[in-house]
Amino acid sequence: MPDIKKMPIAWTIAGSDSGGGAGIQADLATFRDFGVHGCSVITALTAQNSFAVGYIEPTSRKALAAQINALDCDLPARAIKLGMLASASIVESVAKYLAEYRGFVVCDPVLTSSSGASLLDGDGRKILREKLLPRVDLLTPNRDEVEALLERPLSGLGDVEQAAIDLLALGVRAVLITGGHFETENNRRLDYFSDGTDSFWLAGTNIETIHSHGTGCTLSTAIAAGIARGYALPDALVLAKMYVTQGLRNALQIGGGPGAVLHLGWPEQFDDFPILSRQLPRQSPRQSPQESPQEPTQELAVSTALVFPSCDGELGLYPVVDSVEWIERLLPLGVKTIQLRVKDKTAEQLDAAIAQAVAISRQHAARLFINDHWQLAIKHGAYGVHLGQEDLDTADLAAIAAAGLRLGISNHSYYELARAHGIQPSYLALGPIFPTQTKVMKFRDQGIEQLSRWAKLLKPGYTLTAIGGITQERARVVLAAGVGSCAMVSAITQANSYHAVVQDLLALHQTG
Ligand code: 3NM
Repeated sequence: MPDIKKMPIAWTIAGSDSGGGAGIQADLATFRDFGVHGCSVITALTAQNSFAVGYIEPTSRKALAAQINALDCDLPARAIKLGMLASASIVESVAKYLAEYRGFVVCDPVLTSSSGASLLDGDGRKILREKLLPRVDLLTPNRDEVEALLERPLSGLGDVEQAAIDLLALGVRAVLITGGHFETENNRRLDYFSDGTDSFWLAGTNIETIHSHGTGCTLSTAIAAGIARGYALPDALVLAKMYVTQGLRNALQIGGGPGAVLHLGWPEQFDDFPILSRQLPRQSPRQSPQESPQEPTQELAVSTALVFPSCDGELGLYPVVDSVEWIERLLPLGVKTIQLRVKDKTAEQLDAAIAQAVAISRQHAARLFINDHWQLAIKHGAYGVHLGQEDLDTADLAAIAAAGLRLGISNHSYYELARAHGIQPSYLALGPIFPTQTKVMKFRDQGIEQLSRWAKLLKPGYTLTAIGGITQERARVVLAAGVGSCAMVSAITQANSYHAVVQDLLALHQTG
């Protein structure tokens, strides 16, 4: 049972869908799946079923204000999702409330129902643009809504980036243009996010189903839920996309007409995990057949056509060390995976150190990964390269793949994982699991619960290792979370007896 006292609160301000597939009903189911307490401000009663919306009665101004006031003094929201606002007067009242509200606002600009009924009149749309949008942190329009807001048709995905710029000019802080009504690309459904500084595409598996009622409501609410749970916006977007894909993959007919997206708990299916890429995936400059030794092995390789070899099984105990001396000490003890992470050497010293490290690791049939210095790793024939996310923009991934080296990538969030997923490296490092003194981190520690979620999600597709603050004592619980490897620095290099610690950890990895 979740601890109610600690449960984050979010609100939905939207219409009631008597059919239970969209609106308030879908929103509350979504909040619950993310462990968020959902409060509701009902903007309209609708009579609808799986075929059509038959009747709409907007809530009176008084009833709207009463609901907001009741919640505001007792159940303050970390995030508010806005759905159908039904009338000009409601849009005006909500805009007024939000002018003082300090939390995060996600707005799904519901203008027409999926069956074609108009859900906001001309005056309402005008006030929405002029008074409400400037207070919105994230707008999540689909194609029809983008076209209505910008008053021009879009020809397809190629127009989306400019449309996002134009929507930002309306005053919203960020926009996610959802891909449901656009063409697919390599059987991927593409959403586009931009806040004017950071922009990216999220490509998820396209699920062909007519049972998609409530998709827009569910997506925007899942984003609000992620924010209420403390995730950064880009992570909340990845989680929400996974959640909707999961709901569509399992969608069923409910009434006689099209059914609704299902609400199936925290998303943890590998097939639902999207790829994040900065360019529209079909236009990737990295997609160069000459540079890729084989066709991609996994269906999802859309942002690069590179193939990195596998790691030949679990990585096991994975010490990360800063000198050749440590490699000389640890490999004779039976360590089979090791990383050389050297930060402060001259080019000449580095070259010599990496050459020596490669030679020693070969003698011991150990897997040596070189942190950062991918050119020297290629030159000396290391087993693999380990890169941080910031290095992904500059390193020549095609050269690493072409040389047959493995690639490991550091990850600290759903956003980074979705980005790495577009590259399909040989392994993913997940961290920091606990607070660490060894590296200055801009990410909070993930904890075992987050590690378990990631392990469950990613294990079907990737070799995994966990890193950050892992001690001899904590290694057991880390392995039990579902990764096959602990990457460790200080627990080994600052141990009183590194021999004893390493022996113990090697045994633990073998049984774990
Ligand atoms: N990378 P220790 S944490 C090198 O989270 C490194 O990406 C991390 O050192 C990440 O085992 C980390 O001493 C330091 O905590 C790990």
